Amino acid sequence: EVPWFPQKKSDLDTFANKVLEMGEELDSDHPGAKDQVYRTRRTEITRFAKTYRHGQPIPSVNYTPEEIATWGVVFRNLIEKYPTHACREHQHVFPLLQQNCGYREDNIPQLEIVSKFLKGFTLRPVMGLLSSRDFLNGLAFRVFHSTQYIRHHSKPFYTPEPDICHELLGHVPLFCDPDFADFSQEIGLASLGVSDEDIEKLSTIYWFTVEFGLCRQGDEIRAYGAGLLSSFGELETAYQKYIVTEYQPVNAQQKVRDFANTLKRPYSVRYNPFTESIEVL
Ligand code: H2B
Ligand code: FE
Repeated sequence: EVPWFPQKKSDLDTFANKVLEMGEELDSDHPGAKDQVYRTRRTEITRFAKTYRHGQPIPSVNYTPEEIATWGVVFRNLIEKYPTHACREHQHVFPLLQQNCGYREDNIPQLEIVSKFLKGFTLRPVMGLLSSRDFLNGLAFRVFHSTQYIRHHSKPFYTPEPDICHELLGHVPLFCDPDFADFSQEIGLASLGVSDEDIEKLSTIYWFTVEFGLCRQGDEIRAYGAGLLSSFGELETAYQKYIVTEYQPVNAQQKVRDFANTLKRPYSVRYNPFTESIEVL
């Protein structure tokens, strides 16, 4: 028996209330765990995601001066690193995000504006960490689940969970690249209805590419993984810590497709972009 999987984009509405640990109760090692003001604010912001339904515009968050200051510290430090550390796809699109989406040190861009700019991919607000299955399933519809709250101000360079800095600075720029967007969707399509074991394998692929991928461009090793591009410290140490994969989006997409063909599935799936639904063949 095949595990249930979403077949229409609106089916993703069923994920809204299924976030893992840090979704509502912050883990004890979270820098904001004991800060009641932070927790209340986080709940205020995640409420938008909780009630969000497919097709609606993503509500704007009126970020506080303190939140904008945290963003500013992260933004300022990272943009200094991008010219020497980010892959060329990231460098190509970043000025466009600055011109069109309000990427500035003194402004946290709104998800709705960014989502419209992306065109090929849509953002959807989420309360926190989703299960790997739900998260990957979303990618099949070219939907990226994105948090809206920001990390705790006491540790601007550290967050144990995804936050708005990670989504906007790490993930969004690469989703502007058509090959990368297709590659991401390919992982998503491969995840529909497969066993937990295969979800684990796909999560590992996701982890070493979308989150922590490095590539060779000319003579340089550059970052395309969001976990690196959104973390000052990770960008610095990545070169020692991570194995460089010979990543080319198109090749990687073919590899995921080949891998997907080895998954035990008594059917194949195809995304129909006109009806925004999955055709089970
Ligand atoms: N959920 C959310 N909200 N954001 C993520 O970046 C994320 C997730 N990543 N769930 C997933 C898990 C990833 O670590 C893989 C697919 O397991
Ligand atoms: Fe991420």
